[in-house]
Amino acid sequence: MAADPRGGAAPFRILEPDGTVVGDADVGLPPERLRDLLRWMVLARRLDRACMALQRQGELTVYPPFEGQEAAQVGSAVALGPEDFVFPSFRELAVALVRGVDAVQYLHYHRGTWHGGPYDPRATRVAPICVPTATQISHAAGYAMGLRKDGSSTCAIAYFGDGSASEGDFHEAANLAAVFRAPLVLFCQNNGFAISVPTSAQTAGEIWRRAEGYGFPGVRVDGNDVLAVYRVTADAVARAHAGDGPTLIEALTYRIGPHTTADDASRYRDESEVERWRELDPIERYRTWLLANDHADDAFVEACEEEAETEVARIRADLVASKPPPTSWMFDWTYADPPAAFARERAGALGDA
Ligand SMILES: Cc1ncc(C[n+]2csc(CCOP(=O)(O)OP(=O)(O)O)c2C)c(N)n1
Ligand SMILES: [Mg+2]
Repeated sequence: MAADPRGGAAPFRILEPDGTVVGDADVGLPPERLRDLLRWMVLARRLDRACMALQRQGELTVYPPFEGQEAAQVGSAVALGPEDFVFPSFRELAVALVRGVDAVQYLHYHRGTWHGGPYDPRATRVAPICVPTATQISHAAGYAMGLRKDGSSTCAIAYFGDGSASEGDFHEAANLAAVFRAPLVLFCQNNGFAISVPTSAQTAGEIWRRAEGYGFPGVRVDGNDVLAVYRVTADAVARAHAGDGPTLIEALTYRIGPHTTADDASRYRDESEVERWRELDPIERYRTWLLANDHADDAFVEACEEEAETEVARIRADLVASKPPPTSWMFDWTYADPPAAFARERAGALGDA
């Protein structure tokens, strides 16, 4: 098995980049759910590219693309139970889609028309988008500790990046969750960069190995292998549901695009590196395997693309036509008894001062 192109331990892998099988490809999913993995990844990529274009057209203010990370996001999200709670960072649109979050509502955040996207976190089991790096890991640990106290058999999953794994919040959350045996999955998408800082410049060790020091299992997985990601996340979720505590997953992947639409990645990395990772494309790898093993045929692949195109066109049209939520909401949901200064501010903002 090939080592991580960035060095270190070889990740757990089921499919090689060319789609050949090197692990047990029976991950326990029936054929229609295997096909769903491709359907989600194709939709996610189309939507991600459309969002980049929407930002360039002035319809979104800023957008953090996730191209290249579709398998890490879809494979892990599909492994969750319906009641499990997701604590995302700001790059998990594909996870949100799989969880049934309305994309137009989600994108209100990037449109600058609302704080966290006005989707309902309780109904969707997806917490609001979280920009302060790694704070969502603490939220997830606290929530998971609460689940344990409630005797719940569900779990929480925190999504974060390689850079966020260097924040104190990661370490505090990992330690607390371990001591309290909280049902938590720590899902690190190591996409090679924290903005312009390569992983090698912000951590001297391997992220997955840190779990041992906290007293729970850590696993490194090929984040561009959707079957492998599904397998390790399903195992981690099963451990959490069974009361066996946290698991740390480091999914090795790569951010093909810029950090956000406000970033020029050519200033800190070579196009040849990006090209090398394009060769490891998660969607192509999985499609090749699905077709070669008769889990899908060309007609299905074509239908996937057509469905995605239609759905993305709908999302784009609905987003562009959508109105921002009323400004009064910002004030209406802040205080039960608004102080006088706040009431003045409200009146000023609403133009009836
Ligand atoms: C507390 C805090 N410090 C700094 C930033 C600025 N910032 C935004 S994203 C980012 C890097 C995050 O890198 P990583 O965790 O690897 O996630 P990725 O962006 O690669 O998905 C930084 C430093 C921030 N949002 N919050
Ligand atoms: Mg990163």
